[in-house]
Amino acid sequence: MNKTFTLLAYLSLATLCPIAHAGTFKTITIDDDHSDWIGVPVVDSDAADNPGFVDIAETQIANDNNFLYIRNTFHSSLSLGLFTGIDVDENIATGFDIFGLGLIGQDSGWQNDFPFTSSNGLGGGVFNDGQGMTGDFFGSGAALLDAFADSNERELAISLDIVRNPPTALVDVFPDSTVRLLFWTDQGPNGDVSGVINYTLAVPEPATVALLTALVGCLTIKRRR
Ligand SMILES: [Ca+2]
Ligand SMILES: [Ca+2]
Ligand SMILES: [Ca+2]
Ligand SMILES: [Ca+2]
Repeated sequence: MNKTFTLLAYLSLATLCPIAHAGTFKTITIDDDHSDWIGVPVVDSDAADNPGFVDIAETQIANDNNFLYIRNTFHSSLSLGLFTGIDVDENIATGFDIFGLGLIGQDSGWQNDFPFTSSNGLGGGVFNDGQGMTGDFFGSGAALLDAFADSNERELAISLDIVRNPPTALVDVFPDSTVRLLFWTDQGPNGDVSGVINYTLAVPEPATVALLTALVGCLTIKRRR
């Protein structure tokens, strides 16, 4: 029988599965009540490796159609000053290489809720080029953060619609469904970094069902041959 078709069906399954299962589609309320994170997978666990300073622990990420939601926990009650870095083009050669570790090339960043850009039109290596972003929140692409105080946990939202101000080769901060992030702090003798986190934006449940329905349709057609 049609081996090519069977192979294509399996390839479709392999292609669809990461999309269907990646990310967590959930609307989170930024309000310092973290009960809405129950059941959202931890995407990175960082060691207690920056004692006495901001010490990154666990990270959870979710999204809906409008926002990326992040929860960070800390090994102590210190959290202020933490940086969120996004490698917009997933290219280490553009943007700012955190501590020269070669982990990400940060193109857009936030210190607490404060947004900044690292590479607009200037190639690599610039921490803050001053050009900034446009969009929610506050018109500047700021993060919505709670609590804006030292804590052992924080939750924040970043709009998926923000753009980087011109001139820039990278306009949309979220140009596709994959997001590469790093959380970091320069506080402490050696600072602290999380692992590199690759997050695939989740789609709403009805779309997932539609994809599975389409797949079942493919397999049904195959059986009839
Ligand atoms: Ca909440
Ligand atoms: Ca840590
Ligand atoms: Ca980059
Ligand atoms: Ca670390």
